[in-house]
Amino acid sequence: MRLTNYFLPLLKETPSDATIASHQLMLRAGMVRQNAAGIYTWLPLGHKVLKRIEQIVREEQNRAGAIEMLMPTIQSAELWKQSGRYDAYGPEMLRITDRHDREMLFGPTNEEMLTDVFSSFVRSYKDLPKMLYHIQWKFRDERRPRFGVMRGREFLMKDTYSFDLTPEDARKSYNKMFVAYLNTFERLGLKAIPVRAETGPIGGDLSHEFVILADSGESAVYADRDLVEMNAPGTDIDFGGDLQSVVDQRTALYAAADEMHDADAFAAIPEDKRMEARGIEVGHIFYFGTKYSEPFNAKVQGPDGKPSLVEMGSYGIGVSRLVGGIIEASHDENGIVWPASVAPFGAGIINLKVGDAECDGVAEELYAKLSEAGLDPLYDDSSDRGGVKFSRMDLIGLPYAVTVGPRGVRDGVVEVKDRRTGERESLSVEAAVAKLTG
Ligand code: P5A
Repeated sequence: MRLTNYFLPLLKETPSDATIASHQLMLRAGMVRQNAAGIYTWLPLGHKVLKRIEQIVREEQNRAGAIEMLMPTIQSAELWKQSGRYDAYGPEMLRITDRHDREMLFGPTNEEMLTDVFSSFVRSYKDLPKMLYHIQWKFRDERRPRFGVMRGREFLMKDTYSFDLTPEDARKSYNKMFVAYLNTFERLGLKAIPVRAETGPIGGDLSHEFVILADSGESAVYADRDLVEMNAPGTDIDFGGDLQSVVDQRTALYAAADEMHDADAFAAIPEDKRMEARGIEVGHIFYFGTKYSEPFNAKVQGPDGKPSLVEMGSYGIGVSRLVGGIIEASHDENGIVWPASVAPFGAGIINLKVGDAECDGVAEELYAKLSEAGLDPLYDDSSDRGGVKFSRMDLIGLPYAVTVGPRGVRDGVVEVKDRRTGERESLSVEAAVAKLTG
């Protein structure tokens, strides 16, 4: 993409209502624009990152055996009356009436809807287990939408629902999702810690939240440091292994968020291993048995010929929240530092002398070669000053910036800067391309 053809509306001033780094940076870098409290337009740069995160989430769901589908955003109130949640959900639910005075709502989650769909098609245990998911916008009329996309009202969620014959099988599905979440967050460059969690309005008695550590996090997290290290990047878990032991290992050490915190159990951890920090909840998984299959009479015929209620769980990832969460975990005083796996462009190209035949030639050559290699570069071909170009590139946080200037061109080199480390190297065009694409 050539910058002069792109739409990158940067803000010069940090908006005063943005109090945390990710919110400020997303606005300044032209990733989002607020339309109403907790409701955002995803501008091209933000949209690209959102889609890249969504794709990683999707690939890891597919790898775990979940099947993608798509349910609507608008639901009928009937479904929620059937489960008893229509009243229980309270003012967080955006209630709508259509022209025929029918009660509708903008879905905050889809347990009811999918249980209903499932129960109208599936009759036999032979069709189980099944895990189905969609990636769809949700609406929750949060009392205090804040921190930009991190606590929005309209937000993108990946939600999976598992259907099993027995509680033991349901536990296997839960474990699969648990492991899929570890792999997903690892690919996103995040250290996510599974903590025991309350189940709130979703229900059930087995639940884990996945939290990433950040000072701006909304919840207090108490954990054993060894657990935090266990979830470090670079650890892909194979589904062929013993998943229960992986889950056991990740849940054996102490980790809890505010509500589930047990001060005595925490105090029993050796002092140097005790970690008290703030965290952002990026995922939440639930096993709730027959809470929804019961009201929807979702039964399958078992091997013994008898009908039994299906055992269910649901598993959420805050896809749009992750955009902010990743920035919270990865930025510096100059801007965002994207992990390569989600960066909106693979590299930036800065031409310091647009209009100079030699600089243009080298920059075009780089642009062609990096594009061909699939790196999806962003070429700053604008007539702005060098300083403006450098700080803009730092702000939007692409993993590498390659600078083409008259002096370097004379010497046959370009300068490659690593955004994360700040290291610079002078390389020939060929060596620069090899470094970035190798
Ligand atoms: C699990 C999937 C559920 O809704 N039903 C379907 C279950 N869980 S949850 O914890 O309530 O939400 C799942 C994830 O969605 C993100 N999230 C939000 N993101 C941005 N703004 C919000 N207001 C918001 N609310 C929830 C979180 O990442 C959460 O873990």
